[in-house]
Amino acid sequence: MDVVCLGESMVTFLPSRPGRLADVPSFTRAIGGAESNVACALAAAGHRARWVGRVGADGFGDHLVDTIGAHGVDVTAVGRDPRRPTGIYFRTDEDRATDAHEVVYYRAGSAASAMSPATVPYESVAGARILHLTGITAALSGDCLALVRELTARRPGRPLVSFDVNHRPALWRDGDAPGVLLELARRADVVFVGADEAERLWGLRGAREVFEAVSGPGVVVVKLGGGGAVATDGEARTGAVDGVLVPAPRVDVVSPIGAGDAFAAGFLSATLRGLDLRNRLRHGHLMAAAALTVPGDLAVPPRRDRLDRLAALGDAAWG
Ligand code: KDG
Repeated sequence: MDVVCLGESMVTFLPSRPGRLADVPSFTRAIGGAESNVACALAAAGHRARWVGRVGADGFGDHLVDTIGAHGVDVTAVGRDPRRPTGIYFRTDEDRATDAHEVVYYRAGSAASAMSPATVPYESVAGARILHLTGITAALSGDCLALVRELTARRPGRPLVSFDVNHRPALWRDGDAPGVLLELARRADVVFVGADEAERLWGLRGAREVFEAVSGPGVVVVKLGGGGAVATDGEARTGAVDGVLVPAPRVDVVSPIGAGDAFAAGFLSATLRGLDLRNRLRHGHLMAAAALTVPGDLAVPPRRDRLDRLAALGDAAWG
């Protein structure tokens, strides 16, 4: 297996029209889940990807397993829980003026929240080249946090651990998020974090402060929204360089949901192919651009040869 992505997936309800949740008359069913989004995009890019999660023994669970499997993702290690439901959530469209939107989760006590070192066997992730996790799983329950801690513990033969901070304020209580998410980021080999997230969580301003704070041995990527992304593979932490900055291509945004996941998938795809940091960032942006131009979480990414051609354009084309 090239990549294992572990986390909760949910049936997602997208609004039939803009406006407050209270006023939306109907919703369209889709699927969501940051980690399975990454797995689907990686499978579309030609990699062997597995999603490890847990769903209820219900129709929504069937829908998730069938749909994610139909994207070419290995779903053989997805657990079914006869006592707990599959998580679902509803969202509204971004308000064009303020970017604000509503998200309402129905996932407390879900099947995925019962993931733990006891219910998710280590064998389901062992042997992968990359294990992709996010801070969302750490927020789901004490058992889920214990699982993420176990999976990020350093041990011989551990896959390269990729960690997207993905701070979801609605899932955290008691002010735990900053400490836990920094601890987990420091255990990872590849970290993705938004500059806005790093400032909100840790009061860090600018990529250099993030590079210094997330002082693990590997790669740190700071996403600057429309401003692109900047990454270091360690040198920046010694003060030698400020990291590699790659501007984001300009696209007409339909919806930002799933763009961060697509970015991570593009970056990890290029990592698997041994490309350098600049090209990993470019592949991240190209996959994100595809996700930004569709309403749901998942877009069909451009074919690999097209991605390679776009990534190879000169600096002038990349702004
Ligand atoms: O990254 C997109 C996700 O936010 C969405 O699919 C749902 O995983 C999700 C979450 O917990 O917010």
